[in-house]
Amino acid sequence: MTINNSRRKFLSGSAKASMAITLGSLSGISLLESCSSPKMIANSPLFRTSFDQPTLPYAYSALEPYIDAKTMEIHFTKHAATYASNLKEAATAEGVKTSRPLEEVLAKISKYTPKMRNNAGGHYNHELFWKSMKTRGEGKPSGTLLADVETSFRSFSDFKSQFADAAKTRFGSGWAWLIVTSDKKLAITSTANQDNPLMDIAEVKGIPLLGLDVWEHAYYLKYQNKRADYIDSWWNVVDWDFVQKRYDAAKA
Ligand code: MN3
Repeated sequence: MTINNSRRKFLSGSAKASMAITLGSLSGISLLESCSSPKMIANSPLFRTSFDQPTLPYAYSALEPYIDAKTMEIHFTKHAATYASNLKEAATAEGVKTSRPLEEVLAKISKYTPKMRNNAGGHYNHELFWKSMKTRGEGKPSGTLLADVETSFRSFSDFKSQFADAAKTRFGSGWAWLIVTSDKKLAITSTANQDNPLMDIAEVKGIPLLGLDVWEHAYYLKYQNKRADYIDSWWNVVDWDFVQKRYDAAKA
């Protein structure tokens, strides 16, 4: 009896597992694969990150008073610039073509060295971070993104508190993310160090729509140890138009 029950449970479990694999190959995995495929990347500049560090799209003071100019300057010219330059060194050493989108490297980051992982992630994460902020954020999304955030997280306010929890509880250094998962659902996740959800080694994979840097270098000058206050302020500078564009492209 016990054996039969165990066997039944096992069979039922494996049936579910094979169904999950089937669904994954039909919907989820194909989305991620298409995102990191050259065709999809070529079709959307939103998923085509260069190995270079372009000029910051606004002044260091543009996000005041929420993010101070000194923090922005050091963050961009020291921290982020170092990731970009170390990434180029790693690319040369490991034979990666820097004319290709960085997303292609992230999708198979397990094949490269820790130097590549840290700096490819570091460069990508900061490029997304700069682009996802602006002087006067809308405060909240609108349109389909707002509707789907409300469906997925009950309300925009619940979404904000769940995202903030992910950011606050990330021990040490890392990032909090809003992503589109393989089954095209919105989800909140966080990663350690400079990892991100595009990496094949990520616990929760997906296409990042929005990422928040919770390394101390991102907030310590103004907020010291008060990470929660930094997170609260940051919502004021989120560029929800940009996030909506990424969402549309990720769901397409
Ligand atoms: Mn940073």
